[in-house]
Amino acid sequence: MSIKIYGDLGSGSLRRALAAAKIMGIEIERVNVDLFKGESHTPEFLRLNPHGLTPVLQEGDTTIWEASAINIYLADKISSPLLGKTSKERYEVLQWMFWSGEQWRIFSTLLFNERVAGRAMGQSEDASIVNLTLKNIRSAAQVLDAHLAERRFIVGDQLTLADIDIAAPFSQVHRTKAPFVEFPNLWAWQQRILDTVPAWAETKCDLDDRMNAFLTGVGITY
Ligand SMILES: N[C@@H](CCC(=O)N[C@@H](CS)C(=O)NCC(=O)O)C(=O)O
Repeated sequence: MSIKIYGDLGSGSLRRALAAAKIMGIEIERVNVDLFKGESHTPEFLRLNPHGLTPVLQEGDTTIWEASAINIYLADKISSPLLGKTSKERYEVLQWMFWSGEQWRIFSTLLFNERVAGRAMGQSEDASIVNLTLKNIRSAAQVLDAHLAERRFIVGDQLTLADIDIAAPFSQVHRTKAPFVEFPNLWAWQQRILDTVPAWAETKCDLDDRMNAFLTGVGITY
């Protein structure tokens, strides 16, 4: 039975799912949803995810939205070490994934909305939102930086879904200008993943190509 994942290559959330599937060697069929044309809000798509958000996975009568849930579903299928090699690691991976969704990526998403999506729609940045995001990004990044001082990965001694979730905001960093570079261990960790995980590098190229083509089309270059 084929596994479909719906999404737009410009999406950092889709990138998490595509990269994880590639790392695990799980074949998927990507169904394009053009987010720049609002295709995640059609009645047909809203039947898949009433929130109008991508990615969405579909396999038979199973439909899952939220990239982290999709990745756990895929990893469970093949008992992948991406979910940790022991039960203890698995809970640590989940801990960091939940933290990433609630306390980490959210601020980069808001920054993206202000500095990239809003700009593409001709709106100017809201300084109070930008300041709120920068304050929260810096305080979380400081903790990550300390965590990564003597570790190569977020959990254990190899890549897990926690690395993928936490590295996701780096997908748009050249556009959001999130201040990650101020945190040397954090910056070195994401560069190491980019340099050593081909699926992470390939999906970055696809994402940058898609974003740059769209933004150039609306007269924005970075
Ligand atoms: N927490 C969700 C975030 C999903 C999300 O924000 N997706 C964006 C693309 S990165 C989207 O589909 N946006 C469409 C829209 O807002 O219209 C996940 O991790 O999957």
